[in-house]
Amino acid sequence: MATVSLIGAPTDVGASVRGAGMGPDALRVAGLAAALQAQGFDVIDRGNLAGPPNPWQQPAQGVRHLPEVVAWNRAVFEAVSTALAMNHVPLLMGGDHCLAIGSISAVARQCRQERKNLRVIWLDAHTDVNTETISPSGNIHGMPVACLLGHGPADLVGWSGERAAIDAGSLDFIGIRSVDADERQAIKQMGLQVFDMRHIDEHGMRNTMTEVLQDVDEDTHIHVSFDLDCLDPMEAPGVGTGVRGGPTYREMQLCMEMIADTGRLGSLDVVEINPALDVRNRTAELAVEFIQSLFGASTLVR
Ligand code: 6HN
Ligand code: MN
Ligand code: MN
Ligand code: MN
Repeated sequence: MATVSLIGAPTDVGASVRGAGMGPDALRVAGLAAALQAQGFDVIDRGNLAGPPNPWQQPAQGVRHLPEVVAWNRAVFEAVSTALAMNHVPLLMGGDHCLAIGSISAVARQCRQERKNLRVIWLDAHTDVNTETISPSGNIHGMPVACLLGHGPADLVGWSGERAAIDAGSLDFIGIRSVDADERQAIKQMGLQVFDMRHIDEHGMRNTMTEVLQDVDEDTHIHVSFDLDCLDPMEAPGVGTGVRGGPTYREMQLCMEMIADTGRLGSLDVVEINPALDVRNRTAELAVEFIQSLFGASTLVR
């Protein structure tokens, strides 16, 4: 059985709603380590990374808190690289979604070294493909996909060793229902594959995931970037940028189980849990259930 490295990154520097910095402890309190241990995994909790406090400033040149976002992502990049070098499965406990820049850059670099095909599955209400020139908020948690594709603030681009850590064809979005006007243009220009809620409504989660996973083979490394606002806020109220109309509990379970069935999950981000907005840690507890499914705990009875 694999070893899972839990890496806490307690920060909300990429957001404008405070509170996601408490996410790692919410996941610990919800029993994440014990849940994975019960499934037979070795789990090492690396504790929390250190980084600068949130200076709580207005955006400058289109971005908020750029130096702080760089510092936190540096720490994440190093920690994820270390875990991968030990053949562990890194599980990044965010923190806001800006941290996916460091996490996925580290994964992309490792995959290139090992000649593996990286596939990124982005579970989110948002596409996070804004840049400093088009973002309506300046919040970097709305920009990680752009940075990973080689666009966005120069300080956040190129960390994997290539300008683009991932190419558009190896990235699939699931659950999307909130895209900013200019972001829509960027999605078209970059040729991104978006399985939005309309697609899931019309085709169902099963067909959607069959399509997403069709070209996964034994040389594929799947990275899941799980933003808890992908879920409907009725299920997961503890998020800063919730949008109604997300996948149901069962749809999300099926999504996780179908990814687990491939046996190719190699790394994971769990981000945007905001305990300050949650109800009795429900969102973190829900996250733990979904993580269990992603790691192969099936609810199947047959
Ligand atoms: N997230 N599109 C909005 C923005 O400010 O760029 C929302 C981004 C939310 C980001 O939830 O990870
Ligand atoms: Mn989101
Ligand atoms: Mn695709
Ligand atoms: Mn996101």
